[in-house]
Amino acid sequence: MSRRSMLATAGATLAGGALLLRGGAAHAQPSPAPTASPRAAAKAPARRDWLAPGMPGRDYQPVIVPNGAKLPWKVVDGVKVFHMVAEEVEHEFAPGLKATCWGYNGQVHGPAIEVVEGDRVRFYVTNRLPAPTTVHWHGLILPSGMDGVGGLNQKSIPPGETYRYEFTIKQTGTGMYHSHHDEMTQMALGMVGLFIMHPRRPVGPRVDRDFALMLHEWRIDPGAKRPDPNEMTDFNILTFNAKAFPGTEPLVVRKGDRVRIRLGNLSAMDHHPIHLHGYHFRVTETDAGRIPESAQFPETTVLVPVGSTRTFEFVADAPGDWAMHCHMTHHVMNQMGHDLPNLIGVKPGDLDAKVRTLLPGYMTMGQEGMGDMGDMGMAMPGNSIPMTGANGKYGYITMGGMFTILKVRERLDGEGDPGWYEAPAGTVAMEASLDELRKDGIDVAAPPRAEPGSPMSKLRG
Ligand SMILES: [Cu+2]
Repeated sequence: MSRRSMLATAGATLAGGALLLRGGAAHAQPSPAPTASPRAAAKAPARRDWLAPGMPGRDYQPVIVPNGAKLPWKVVDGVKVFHMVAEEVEHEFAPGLKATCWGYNGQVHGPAIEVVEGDRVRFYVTNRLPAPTTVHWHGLILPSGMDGVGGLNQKSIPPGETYRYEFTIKQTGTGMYHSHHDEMTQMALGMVGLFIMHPRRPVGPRVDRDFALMLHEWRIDPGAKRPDPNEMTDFNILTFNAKAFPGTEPLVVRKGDRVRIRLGNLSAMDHHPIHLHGYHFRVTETDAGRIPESAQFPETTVLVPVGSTRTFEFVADAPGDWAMHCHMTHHVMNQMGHDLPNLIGVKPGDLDAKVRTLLPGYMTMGQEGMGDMGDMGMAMPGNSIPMTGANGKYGYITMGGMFTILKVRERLDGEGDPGWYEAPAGTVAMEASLDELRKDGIDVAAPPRAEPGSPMSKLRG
């Protein structure tokens, strides 16, 4: 079966302080904000429950959104004002694969929103889609009428109209936003984003690099122009911030930095166990805020369920290039159908020659696995990407999809990609020399050995 026909087969598959501001005037902090204008007073609750706008640098250190964008804002009468435009967006998932998606402000996913506990925020949402939409502020504590479920909390925003949302940020942590009108279609086409809420006063150890990543999954048949929102199980593009490896930007940090990684998951159907190599981290936050230090737990993989966020922190004391990826092995492949025949161990014999009389160029593939699906230089269908990877320092990286690289360096020149890690001599796995084998008494031709694992175990042979 050629890659082309395999893809065709695949294509045919159908199928901490959270309540700080709630305690009343006793908790209110002195605020330098001007008193509300008559206009703001008309819209605001009877008793003002917000603080002066939190400012980047002074009140918080902005997050880094790899491959992503942030939603700009301005202050009007002490309120942070944002403008979101829901619209169609041409998006590149990785070099070679583009699709027409739905997003916000020219971005897929929507730009990350970054605010501070106690901020008053006002969002104007303009709908430039052909269908109605809403914005739901996922995980946020707010008035029922601002929750954004079409028909339940508000009228869905008709095409061409602009609605206003306004509320006070009463919590800290990593929230999200997404369409809540025809969710299946609109979220599958990309209408999701991150909503970062910084504490008004720092909590926990100071963090040097604070990364924010959204996990998502898509069905894009090779050659198709749009993601398929009807897919229920067989997703073939898995992304960090809407990029599949090798489209993902590395996370670059300096040795010794304290690093925070925030993960949100608005995939349609899958929870993602995200695994970081080289470190033990502590899970420090769920969607509902900071975990008390006594309850934070060490981990190497954190499961991020659909509709949740998880945040972890660690000190980057080990220089190197460290993989970070979903540990579901099908989630680190690109555009692979899950109805492929199992060809492991198949010996095609003269089959290829026979089939070539009917199908010129035919080649049986997959007998040794999928590791050769990336770099064999085959003709690809239009608008599609290899199932795996890219060239690394030591050869081909047989990973795709939800895969990125944490690059920890002693020294950084600027903010760009520092390239591949130069490992100190003697610290890279390599072919053993005859000398080494002899010295350690290893006979590669001898029968391999194993010992009983329990008193009752019987070994074969
Ligand atoms: Cu996954």
